[in-house]
Amino acid sequence: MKHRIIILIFVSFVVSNYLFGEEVLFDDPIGDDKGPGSYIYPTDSVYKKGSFDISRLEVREKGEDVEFKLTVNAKIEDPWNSKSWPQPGNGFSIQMAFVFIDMDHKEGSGEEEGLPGLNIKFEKESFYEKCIVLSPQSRARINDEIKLKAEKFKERIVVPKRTFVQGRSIIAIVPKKDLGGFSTKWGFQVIMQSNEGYPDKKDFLTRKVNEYEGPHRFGGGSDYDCDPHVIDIIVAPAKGGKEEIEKQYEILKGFKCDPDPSKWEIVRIPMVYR
Ligand SMILES: [Ca+2]
Ligand SMILES: [Ca+2]
Ligand SMILES: [Ca+2]
Repeated sequence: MKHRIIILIFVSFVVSNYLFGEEVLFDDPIGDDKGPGSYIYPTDSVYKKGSFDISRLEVREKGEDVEFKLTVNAKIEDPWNSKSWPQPGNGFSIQMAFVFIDMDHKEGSGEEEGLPGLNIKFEKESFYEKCIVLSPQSRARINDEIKLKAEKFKERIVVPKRTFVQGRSIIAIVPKKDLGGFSTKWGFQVIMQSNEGYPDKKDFLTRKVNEYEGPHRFGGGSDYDCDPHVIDIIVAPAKGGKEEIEKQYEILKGFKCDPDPSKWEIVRIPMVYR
């Protein structure tokens, strides 16, 4: 009898862990999809208001997988019919996001530099171990781009086994083994970008921010690659409070441009720890 109860407790523990694994949840205020406060959406009508405005990031353990659910302030559409692409995509078109994870929270441990095209670095205490790519592009296309432009980051980049859309959310499923496990103690940052099917030769499928917006270019930044090509991020305490808007602008304003690239200063972005 006693054994049976112990087994029963053990089984229900395993089952409930499977169904309701650990999770972290970060909220972000609405209306801060302006990078450092000055960025403007491209002018083409596909870039609808709120499409790059992060409202929440949820990361949860689901059996052998980890689910990343990123929600924005607009219904996610597929204006470029991604399923018809030469390498069929994931049912959305204009969004792209990166979830950077600091797994050890040890000063100087991990990768400092963001992926090519983002023009960001991470704070010393928050160098990242892994970066999940949330993209409408197929795994094959993303892997081609890694080979071409991000070879040095290839051990860091994780391409989800499945990425799909649900209303205002992009959901990506990543095998836990690709992350080496899961912990709610990890630090997270989500970088909101836009999927560029015809990226610049050094850019990892990212869309540029220029001085002036264009049909498919963000505006309000610089024509040099010294400004962060980042539309929205999360900032501590990530509860979605208004003060997080100013904090984000302050962080993303921390760059310096100059005709001489050796004088550029690239922004440093912190992670959010639960
Ligand atoms: Ca936001
Ligand atoms: Ca680290
Ligand atoms: Ca934000």
